[in-house]
Amino acid sequence: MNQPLTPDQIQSYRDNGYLFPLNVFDATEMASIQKDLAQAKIDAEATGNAEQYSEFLRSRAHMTMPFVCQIASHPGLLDRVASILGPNLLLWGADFFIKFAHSDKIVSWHQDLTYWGLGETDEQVTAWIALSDVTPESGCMRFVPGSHKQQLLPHRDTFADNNLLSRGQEIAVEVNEAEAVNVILKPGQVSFHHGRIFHASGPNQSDHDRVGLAFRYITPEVKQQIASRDYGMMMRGVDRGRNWNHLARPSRNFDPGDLQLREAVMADMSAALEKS
Ligand SMILES: O=C(O)CCC(=O)C(=O)O
Repeated sequence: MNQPLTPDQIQSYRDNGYLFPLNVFDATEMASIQKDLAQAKIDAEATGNAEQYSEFLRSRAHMTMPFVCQIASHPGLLDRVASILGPNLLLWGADFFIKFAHSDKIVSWHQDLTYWGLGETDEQVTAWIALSDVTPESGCMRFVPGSHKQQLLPHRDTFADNNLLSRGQEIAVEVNEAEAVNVILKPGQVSFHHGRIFHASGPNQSDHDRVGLAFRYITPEVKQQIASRDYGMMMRGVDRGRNWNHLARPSRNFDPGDLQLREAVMADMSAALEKS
């Protein structure tokens, strides 16, 4: 490990349930990511997938676009994730959260692990990569410090049109918003958050798009408890258990075989989502 977190950073993550800002991607790497993202849009159009493109970005993006796996396996990122989860790392999900300039899209207060079927585990970390400036004006995330020490609480579905979450789910208890911290990030910076932290984000009132990419890392010890099977992409180390179907990395954007596999995985996962 060349770029681990310091003991103070690890302690801060454990105490607060989040850690930011982490300087991970430099300007050259960010330029290359922006180029790859623009190319993905061109490829989606060229392969007849223009309509589904935003959905391919929004969930399981690692299954259909090689550049997303490249970002997820950046050594500086994995070193820091490994400081919290240990040497064996699987990528469970990759989700772009895009709020266009002057968009009313929000994310309601929620705990991530509520609908994933992975239980109350501490062995899951989200690394959220800022691909644009992320400020209160552009709709940054907000975290309630220490809220990850609570269990998973009941959530209700709102299915609100302007909510970026699949069911518009929101936590069914009063959240003390005055305690929340703004997760302000510059392009290339990263925040980490725990799967039980209370978090939300507001609309984008700025003149630029707010773009984030959330990677859901787990250890191989995590078990899917609701769906009949689950899938992970090995990022580092080994998986000695038998809990996970291992996904291969895609070799090109929107390969029909990868799109079909993504559909199958999404169907399995919707079982966990519905029964949660
Ligand atoms: O990007 C956002 O505003 C919310 C992201 C989020 O809820 C998450 O990554 O868990």
